Amino acid sequence: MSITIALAGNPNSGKTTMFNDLTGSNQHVGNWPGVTVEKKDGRLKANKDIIIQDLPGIYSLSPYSLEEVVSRNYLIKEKPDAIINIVDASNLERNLYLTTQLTEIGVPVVVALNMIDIVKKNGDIIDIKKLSKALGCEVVETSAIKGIGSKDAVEKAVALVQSNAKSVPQHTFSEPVEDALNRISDLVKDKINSSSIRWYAIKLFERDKEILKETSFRTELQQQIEDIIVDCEQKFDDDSESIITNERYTYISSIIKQCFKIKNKSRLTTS
Ligand code: GDP
Ligand code: K
Ligand code: MG
Repeated sequence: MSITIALAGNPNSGKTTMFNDLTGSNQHVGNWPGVTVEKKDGRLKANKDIIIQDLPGIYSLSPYSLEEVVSRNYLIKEKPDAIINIVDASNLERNLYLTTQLTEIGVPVVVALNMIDIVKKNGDIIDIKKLSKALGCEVVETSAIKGIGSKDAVEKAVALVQSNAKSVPQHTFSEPVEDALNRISDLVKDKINSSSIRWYAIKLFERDKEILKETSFRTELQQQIEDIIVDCEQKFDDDSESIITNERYTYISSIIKQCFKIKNKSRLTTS
């Protein structure tokens, strides 16, 4: 039986480099249906039963750019068996914005801390164990350009699939937001696959148009959800999408504080 592993990450994080390292010449290149965004998949050099899917580079799972729509539809609707989230470890904070969303969709995630060669050269230190715990998923160091760690990332992803493991996001939003998300989850739990319930609750809270269209709940239920959202927005005096975004940035910076030690602090201010 074949296993499909998707490579997801920010633009220029090293997805294509890792894809080439893993698949060699066993590649198929085309377009995603209906759009001129390149689609590349291939089979693992070492095991042809493992399919690697390269995805367009994205900064978030909000459906604003064509790349985000393509990547998100693939991850949510076609659902790979696992995701390797390629992270540019030399830009950790910015890259984790996507990571925290990927762990919410109910597919096992392995974070590949790519460009670890640059981090080490700078003398910075990332505490892998703490990061793994804070994110609720496996974390491996990789240097795709040097062919280091990529296979390890795949092995970890395959092990997660075979043990039927799920990534369980460890971050929580503030209490009023969690309360709203729990109430939304309760309202829709009979209608949505339990492994994706958190993703749907957050997206419904954000009034994500695609998700509203896809779920197309009856008017009464939509109104109940809307009441929960408005109640929370009044507490924050902000719109629901901004509330989620701001809280994501807050807990990402707390993760960075726990897990990342920069060697030369002056580099942050001079560059
Ligand atoms: P993509 O946009 O995510 O597909 O990223 P690419 O695979 O095109 O890589 C972006 C750039 O980063 C290229 O110049 C790569 O050679 C370089 N790169 C990829 N992986 C590494 C790595 O592990 N270390 C270093 N130093 N450079 C890398
Ligand atoms: K690129
Ligand atoms: Mg690429």
